[in-house]
Amino acid sequence: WEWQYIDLMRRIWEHGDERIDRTGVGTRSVFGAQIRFDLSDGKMPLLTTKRVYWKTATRELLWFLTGDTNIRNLCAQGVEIWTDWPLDRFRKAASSDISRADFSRRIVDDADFAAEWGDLGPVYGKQWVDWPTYQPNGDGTFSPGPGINQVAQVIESLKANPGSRRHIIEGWNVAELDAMALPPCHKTYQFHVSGNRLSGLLYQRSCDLGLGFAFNMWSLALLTRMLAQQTGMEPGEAVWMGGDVHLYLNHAELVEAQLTREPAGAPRLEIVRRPDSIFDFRIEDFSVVDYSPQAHISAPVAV
Ligand code: THF
Repeated sequence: WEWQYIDLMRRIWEHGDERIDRTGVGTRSVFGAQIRFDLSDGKMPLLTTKRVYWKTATRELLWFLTGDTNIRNLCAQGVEIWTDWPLDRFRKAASSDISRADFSRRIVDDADFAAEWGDLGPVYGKQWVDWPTYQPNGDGTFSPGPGINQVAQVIESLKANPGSRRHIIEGWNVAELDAMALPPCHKTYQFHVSGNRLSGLLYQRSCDLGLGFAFNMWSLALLTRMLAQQTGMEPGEAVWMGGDVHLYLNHAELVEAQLTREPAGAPRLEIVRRPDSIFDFRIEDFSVVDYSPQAHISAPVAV
């Protein structure tokens, strides 16, 4: 499967449309791409042409499932993949040149500071498990209603009506986009049952192929595995679909190194415990075997 990734990377690097993007860094991009992966026998779409920190990606997914949108719990676990956005906001507001490490430490040590500066707004976690609703008061005004837990609802619909074409988790809450630090990139997940096999599909409107993709593909597969376990099904396929799929121009070193490498091996994921609910997984429940990737390649994230 990984050749699909390498080929897409090569195609974008050689023939992508070059433009200045929102971040000002510049990208080469194509519009519309698909990558498929067979999840049978525990196999997982973990890149082998560079080391991917799958535990970091797993901690992020578990954080989404708690409904949390503040980076504090990530920082406390040493996960800094969301720190740059609050950091950027704080630096501008306070005309500060605080380092990322100092900012992250303060977020962890100071709850009030975290409440003020660590929140990303109503991003993935909020929309996934607590999508806001509104109830009419009868006088033309509205009050907040109970939030909708889309993940719990998908589990119920997978059990009650597996053949449904509506097993969807949606992040794109149009009314709340302005309040988010970043509108969702991996915005729509759909699940599908065929026989006893559960497949997951992700539609991602915008994909940083050099950095984010490895995380996004892993999380799609992991979420599908967790749902399959919780509903007593076997994992089917993970299907990834990208809208604007791009390579940042400052990822040249990563791209050129990775394009010379060849995929090798078939890493697998063992889920060692079956918690009572999908919301009760812990990082210790996951173990990756047969993973011997080539060296990690670091690259800057565009904010
Ligand atoms: N913005 C951009 N420009 N790229 C993205 O991939 C991205 N995301 C999320 C939101 N906005 C984005 C943030 N997710 C890394 C990984 C995922 C991220 C952001 C950054 C990253 O730096 N990964 C490093 C390792 C970092 C570490 O483990 O500490 C890597 O080499 O993989 C995509 O959802």
